[in-house]
Amino acid sequence: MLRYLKKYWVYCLLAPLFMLGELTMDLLQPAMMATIVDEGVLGSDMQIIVYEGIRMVLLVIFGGTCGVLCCVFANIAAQSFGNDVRKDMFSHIMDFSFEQTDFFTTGSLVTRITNDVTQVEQMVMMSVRSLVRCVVMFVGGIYMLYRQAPQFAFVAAWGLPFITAIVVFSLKKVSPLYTVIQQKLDRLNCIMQENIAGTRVVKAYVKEEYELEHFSDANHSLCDTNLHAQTILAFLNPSVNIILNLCVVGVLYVGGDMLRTDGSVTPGQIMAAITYLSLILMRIVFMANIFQTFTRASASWKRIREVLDTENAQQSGTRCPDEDRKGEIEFRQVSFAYADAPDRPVLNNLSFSVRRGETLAIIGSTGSGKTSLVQLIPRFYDVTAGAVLVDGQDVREYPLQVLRDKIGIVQQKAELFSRSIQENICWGCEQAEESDVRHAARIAQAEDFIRRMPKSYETPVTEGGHSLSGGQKQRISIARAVIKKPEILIFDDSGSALDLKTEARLYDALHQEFAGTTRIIVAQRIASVRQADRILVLDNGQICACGTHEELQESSAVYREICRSQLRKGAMA
Ligand code: DCP
Ligand code: MG
Repeated sequence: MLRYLKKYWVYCLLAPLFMLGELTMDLLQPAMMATIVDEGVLGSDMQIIVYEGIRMVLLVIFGGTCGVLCCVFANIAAQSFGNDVRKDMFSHIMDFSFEQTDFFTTGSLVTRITNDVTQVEQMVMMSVRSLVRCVVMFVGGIYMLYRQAPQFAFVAAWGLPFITAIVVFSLKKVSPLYTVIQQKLDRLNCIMQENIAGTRVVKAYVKEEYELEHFSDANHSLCDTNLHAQTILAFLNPSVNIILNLCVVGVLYVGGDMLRTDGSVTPGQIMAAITYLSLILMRIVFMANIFQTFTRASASWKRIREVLDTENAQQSGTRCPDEDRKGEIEFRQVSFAYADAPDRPVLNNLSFSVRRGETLAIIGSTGSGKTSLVQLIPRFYDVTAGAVLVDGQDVREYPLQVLRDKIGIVQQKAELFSRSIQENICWGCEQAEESDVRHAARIAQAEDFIRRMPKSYETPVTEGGHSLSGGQKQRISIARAVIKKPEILIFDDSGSALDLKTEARLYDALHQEFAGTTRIIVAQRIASVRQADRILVLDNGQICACGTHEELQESSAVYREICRSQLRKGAMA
């Protein structure tokens, strides 16, 4: 944490310094009042009232100015600290491998980067402001009380242990609840995100009531824990007040006795002593508040550190491949299982290679491992055994950026950003000219529908691309990949929402414009794959056949079955 605060040490120092100015006012004011009462009011000396009054007003102006400056500097330090931590966390999260993002869950990451950082921000603010204030007021208050009369300080010494015991007891009960509260907040965010993102599904299945109940359960649970914590804390103030009032009575008794017997204290001093006494004892309650914020923040900081300390499991390599080999792919006895089910391999001992400029189609039933297979090429996941080679070099040896720059992948679920269509396409290649965008859109068969849009390429895409049809989203994703002019193009079921005619036109355009580019086309329909140089039939994570459409019709029973089922469907339609 100090690493982040070091940059703002000037503000961290200035804030408490100005706080001392504000404190001087708070500590001197009751003593001045005592003088005004004793010598001015009771002694009927009007000059002292005017003189001390002006001094008091000047002191208040000075203290107020110091207070404002302290607040400004403390805020600069805390906000800048939060800003830096959030930026670092975001950059870390962007570096996470897919597995690491899956592990933390999106909901939890959002809570950590927002709510948890705010908690720690508050702690920084309190450290440079309230903590100093509390400690100085406490010590200064005791000194000033002692100066009024040492006997008053002894009365305070009786009250202190009781109040401390109450505060410690309450905090001990409350502290563990804060970790629970953060976890419950995570859960609530997770449900909220899933439901807001999936609101169309919720409505389609008329599950609003069901989901509301689900949300209410999590919300109630969070509310209960919060209430539990607050109820414990609610006892704090009244208990402290009882002790405080007992002490006030003590001061009045002792002070009254002294005034009567030897007149060693004045009524003004007794009044000031009562003010100092509540100043001291209430500081303990404030310290409890600070401690509460610290406990909360330390639970939050632990969660922030978990993110910041998680190094990307995928270490980027350093070797760059031979310049003369472009677009070759080889799978060497590759097996792969997801981290959450390590003993259930999704791909089993796969070996095959793709030549430069070749089109390899991958077909297979749903869940057979097609997406998992293509995601190993840009290293979205690492193999569990064997190796994936691009241009003769293991993908793990590549600098990640070099590897991913070579590849244009269109994922099965088209993800667009809430920017214009033009920006969404350019996203694949920042330095692209307008003519490149048009060209990419033409290849992706997207030009016609984009031109018909109200603002053409400038039409904004709403969040999640909900303003576009499935096929339109797919085509913009395709344009985003082809604008990169990659050496390897991967289409993961990217033509599934296109009609057969458009899909055929897309593959024709790709064939003409990307003849030298290696293409991997994952598809469910025979019509999408029959033109490919080779077709790989995947079944339950294993290659069960590989060859051209004609060869496979001869040799592969699985392929023949897929053909037959689609013919039957075609005939029925
Ligand atoms: N799987 C998993 N964890 C993930 C993703 C998938 O355990 N994060 C499992 C589900 C399947 C298997 O892996 O049993 C293969 O999933 P794929 O997505 O690779 O399957 P396909 O792409 O072939 O299926 P589809 O045609 O439905 O896209
Ligand atoms: Mg898939």
